[in-house]
Amino acid sequence: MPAIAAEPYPFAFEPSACALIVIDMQRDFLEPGGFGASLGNNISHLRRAIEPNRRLLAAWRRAGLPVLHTREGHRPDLSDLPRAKHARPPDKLARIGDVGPMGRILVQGEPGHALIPELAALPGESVIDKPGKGAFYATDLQAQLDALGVHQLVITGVTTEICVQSTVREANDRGYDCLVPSDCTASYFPEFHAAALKMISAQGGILGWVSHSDHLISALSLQNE
Ligand code: TIU
Repeated sequence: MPAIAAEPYPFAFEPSACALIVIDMQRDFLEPGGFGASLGNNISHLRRAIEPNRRLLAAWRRAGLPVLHTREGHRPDLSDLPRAKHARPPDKLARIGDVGPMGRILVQGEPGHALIPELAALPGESVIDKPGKGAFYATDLQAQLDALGVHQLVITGVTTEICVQSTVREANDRGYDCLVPSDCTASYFPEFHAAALKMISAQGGILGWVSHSDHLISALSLQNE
């Protein structure tokens, strides 16, 4: 398997030891009337990541490699919603658990909590519900990855500087080599997207590698030949 062109240096891709984790591509973040929009954000910045994720997922599935999806959200009784998370944002803006156009915001089972239809999970793919920003906190993600025997992660989804970067940091501390394809992640703030990607690959890859989905898809198609 050729190394994947990446910053700060090529990534030694081992498909048999690598899982794809798609972070929080939920209606609440990417569609009008969801949590993201209710915070005053422009969702069009996030929607740019849909098509690259769709193409990468298709190539990943064709190669038969493991895919895991995450969803940020809380139990209907909000018992897993920390007081500090519930308290923000203060007044006026909608809060987690409030009723919006897609049901109760970031609550499991509500329409807004679902993955967007373009990137729905296929039967057999893991969907991990997480109450925090990082995907390891209060989930069995580590156990699932252990069972798969992987030590490399390709991490995509939204938003770059919040749930994607939190997950990269958690994974890096747990010993995973993490690669983030820049076109498969997005932020409501383009400047935060750019800065978060730089933070990952700076200092000799202090948190991981940054690449582009085209490089991964080419490597996967070589593998299929
Ligand atoms: N998934 C995720 O990033 N959750 C957030 O709340 N992100 C924001 O940028 N608000």
